Amino acid sequence: MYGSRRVTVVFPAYNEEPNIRRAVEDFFLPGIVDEVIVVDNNSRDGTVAEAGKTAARVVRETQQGYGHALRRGLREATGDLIILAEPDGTFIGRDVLKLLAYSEDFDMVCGTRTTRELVWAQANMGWFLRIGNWTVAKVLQLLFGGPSLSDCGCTLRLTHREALNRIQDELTVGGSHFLPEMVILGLRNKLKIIEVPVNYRGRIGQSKITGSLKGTLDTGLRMIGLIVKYRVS
Ligand SMILES: Nc1nc2c(ncn2[C@@H]2O[C@H](COP(=O)(O)OP(=O)(O)OP(=O)(O)O)[C@@H](O)[C@H]2O)c(=O)[nH]1
Ligand SMILES: [Mg+2]
Repeated sequence: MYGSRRVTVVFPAYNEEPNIRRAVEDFFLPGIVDEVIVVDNNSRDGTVAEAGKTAARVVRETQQGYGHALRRGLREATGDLIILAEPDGTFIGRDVLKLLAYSEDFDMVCGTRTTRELVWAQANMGWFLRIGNWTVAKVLQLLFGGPSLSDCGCTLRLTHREALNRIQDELTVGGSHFLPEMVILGLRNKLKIIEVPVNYRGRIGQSKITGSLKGTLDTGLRMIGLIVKYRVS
């Protein structure tokens, strides 16, 4: 609980066997996090078995894709404050406290991985990815009159239940470019949004989206296409 509000953490998981157990244990902050949901997305390894050894609730989403997995988690969450994260060792459970602190004043609190002191040496955050994330975030900020945005690709974020209710039925993206849609719909619905700096570490296990130049470019272009589509529609 955070004050009188129940807290849910959602993990999308696609072949995260080496990480999932540790991630759930790291994020299940005693007395604060009430529910952890692991959304298994057709994993072919031991993700489900490993998640089953924890106190998390495991749900299976068969529609393949990062966005599909996250949207399923948002539908399953029962908390008043809902936090999205990744169970791949890149995020740190205690950063939940930063999101919660800002949730007192904002409807949506998004992590940003742009603070040099918090990007760990092993993190996959080279100059191309950093500038790409920043550029797309700035385009979104300018076109939608948003607050200062510096990272369009940070899964770690919080939304209030009431805020989610206003945008949930409008979410459409099932792929890896899901995150900016949440922000665009939030801004369109006059939600108060802020970014806060979070830690970003090296990944354990195989990278599936931004681990390759092709994956990064593909996701970036899809994000720009999505932003333009919303701007002209
Ligand atoms: N790529 C991908 N990820 C999925 C899918 N379903 C769930 N996920 C999860 O979504 C998260 C994002 O994928 P990652 O491989 O970590 O991609 P990334 O965060 O861009 O890059 P790295 O963390 O550096 O590997 C992970 O927690 C995955 O397990 C899916 O269909 N595709
Ligand atoms: Mg990751």
